[in-house]
Amino acid sequence: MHNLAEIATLFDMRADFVHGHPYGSGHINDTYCAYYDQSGQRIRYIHQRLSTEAFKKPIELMENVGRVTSHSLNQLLEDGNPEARRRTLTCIPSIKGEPHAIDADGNCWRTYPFIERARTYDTIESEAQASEAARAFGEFQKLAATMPGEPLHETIPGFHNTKQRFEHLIDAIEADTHNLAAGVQKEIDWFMARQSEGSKVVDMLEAGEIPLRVTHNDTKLNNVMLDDVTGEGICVIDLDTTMPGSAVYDFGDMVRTATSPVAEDEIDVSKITMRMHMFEALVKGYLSSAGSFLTDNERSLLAFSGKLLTMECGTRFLTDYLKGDVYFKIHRDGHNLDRTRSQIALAESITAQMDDMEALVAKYSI
Ligand code: ADP
Ligand code: GN1
Ligand code: MG
Repeated sequence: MHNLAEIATLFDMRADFVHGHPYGSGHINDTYCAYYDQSGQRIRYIHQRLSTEAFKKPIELMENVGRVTSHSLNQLLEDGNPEARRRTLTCIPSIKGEPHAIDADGNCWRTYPFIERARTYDTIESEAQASEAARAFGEFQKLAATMPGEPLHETIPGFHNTKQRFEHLIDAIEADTHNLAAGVQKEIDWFMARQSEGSKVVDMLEAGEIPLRVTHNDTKLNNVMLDDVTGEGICVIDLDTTMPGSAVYDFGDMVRTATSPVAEDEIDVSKITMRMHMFEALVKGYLSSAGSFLTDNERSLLAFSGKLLTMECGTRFLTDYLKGDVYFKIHRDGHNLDRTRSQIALAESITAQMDDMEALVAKYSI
């Protein structure tokens, strides 16, 4: 727990810090919810310390976030949206007028107004939620496409380079710094048998067969806030990886996180299955916003994207397990291994249903 009262002094809060506590279930940053008193009114803010392990150039990252959030707000205001400030993250400036602040230990912090009357979900509860989440991410891509200026910084180089992700796994197996590889030979064999599939989207991007767009790149279900009353996907959050990417990656991570009935770290893998009705809701929701710009090649990859992103995430969890859990936050021993196994189970369920998934995408693409 960081000293939030001190962090508060780094930002132009215009309110008095009362108290704060750790918040949310993100795997990367340290997120806190903090209560402030503003002329007798209690209001909440999110303070986040950026992960130094994940983000090597936090100031560039915050430049991206500043640009994306300003562009979103301008668009919403231009469209006359009465809830503009609830529908996009906005950065509270530091006392130096920047979107970030550096604390005495050199940590990079940011502050967002708390999006009230909405929440994120780790597991999905209804088709309507799946559809709304997917629609909101599609809207986000549409909005990002109109952002003026230079391309965004690549905040994590090769983030969705699945080919490279497999290579990093092989490096971790060979280094075996924690003598863990022998205990996970079955999982290693599973990934190694599928290495060639990891290149498909990377190769198509390189060949210009699908376009590079501005994408979110971390479209897991708990990175979109759904309105408490209407269920509408109102605000896409966690913009750390918004940068050049493929729409295919964004859709794939929705499939990974929104079609299984259980959480990503479920131990009982018999509960893990790709639910076709949730996939259908994702396809419908996503095409309702992204359908206007997706190319035929991108559409043809939507079903496969779920398998690809699930495998990719699996390689990342296994790599982190082998390296001693340095990247993803863990809450128990073997947590990253549990996550790896759940991704294997989900990828298998997707593979078994691939033909039906392809047919379903084709049905909505006519
Ligand atoms: P991480 O990169 O660690 O996943 P996130 O930015 O996704 O960090 O934040 C973690 C969680 O905190 C989110 O899943 C969400 O529940 C909550 N959260 C983040 N920003 C806000 C906000 N502005 N308003 C309300 N909740 C938020
Ligand atoms: C991380 O930041 P968060 O918790 O929303 C990760 C994603 C993974 C996901 C797996 C920047 O997402 O890429 O898919 O965990 N984000 C980063 O749950 O690495
Ligand atoms: Mg997150």
